[in-house]
Amino acid sequence: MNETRTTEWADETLYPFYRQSLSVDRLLYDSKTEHQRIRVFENARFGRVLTLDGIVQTTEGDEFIYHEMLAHVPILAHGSARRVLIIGGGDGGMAREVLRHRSVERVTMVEIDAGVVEFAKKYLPNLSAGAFDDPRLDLVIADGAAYVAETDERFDVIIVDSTDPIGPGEVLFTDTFYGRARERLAEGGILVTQNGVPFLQAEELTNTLRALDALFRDATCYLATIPTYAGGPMAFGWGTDGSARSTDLAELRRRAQTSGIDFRYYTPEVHQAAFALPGYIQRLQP
Ligand code: AG3
Repeated sequence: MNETRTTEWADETLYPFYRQSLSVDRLLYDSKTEHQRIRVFENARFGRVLTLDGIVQTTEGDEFIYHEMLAHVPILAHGSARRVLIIGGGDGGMAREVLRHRSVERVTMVEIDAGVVEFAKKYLPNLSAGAFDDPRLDLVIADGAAYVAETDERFDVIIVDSTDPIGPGEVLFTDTFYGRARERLAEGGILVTQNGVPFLQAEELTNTLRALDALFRDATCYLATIPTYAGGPMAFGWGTDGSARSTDLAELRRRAQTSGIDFRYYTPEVHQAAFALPGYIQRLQP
């Protein structure tokens, strides 16, 4: 007789016309905070998977692509980033990548949901990999939009490590938020944002690019393909009044080398190439 095994699948229905499914090989955590429903399960290929309200936020298997590209591209393009602000990023993966730069003196991470941080330490320890214990990290539990409106600190790099623009993350996609974030940048500072998968979320990127274009001398997006953000490459918004985008390859190589970081995804070549946009994405720019 054949052994019958029923696989449970986690459906991500972010779009009405397209969905992905990951097998839930072992459910580790499932609970609701006042902000959202948090689940962590184990998948044979992706390792531990974190979903918020059913949307895949990160997986142990492919998180390095996302976190490295949102952290190292602006930091190495900047060249002397000492103060970094992370908005969101409760799982600690972004803080981990940023803190790998010895030149970074202080990281302020503003996460709205204390529940995410607590459970991530417990259920996804490989994500933060000790980042929450680093004395250079200042963890603030607050609404990121309110934080940028109130603080008068300035940062060399601001990374918006958000969810999609649904629920608590929605305010992080507004013109008001981008404008306030810009005011918090030191001279030559760079703002980068999570902007979804343009093939499926074109409007989200169009709106951000329009806002960034109105605010910054240099506004664009760059790309990386992350398997569980399905549907094509993901876009990251980029805004700065400085000239960091034109840092040449030799200089990026020198900086990457000097950092001493052993990257898994990032290379100076990928960094430069990430800004090459296919026509359908170029046309979303104002
Ligand atoms: N937040 C990324 C949200 C991904 C949205 N998914 C999508 N558009 N398919 C990542 C948090 C990791 N620190």
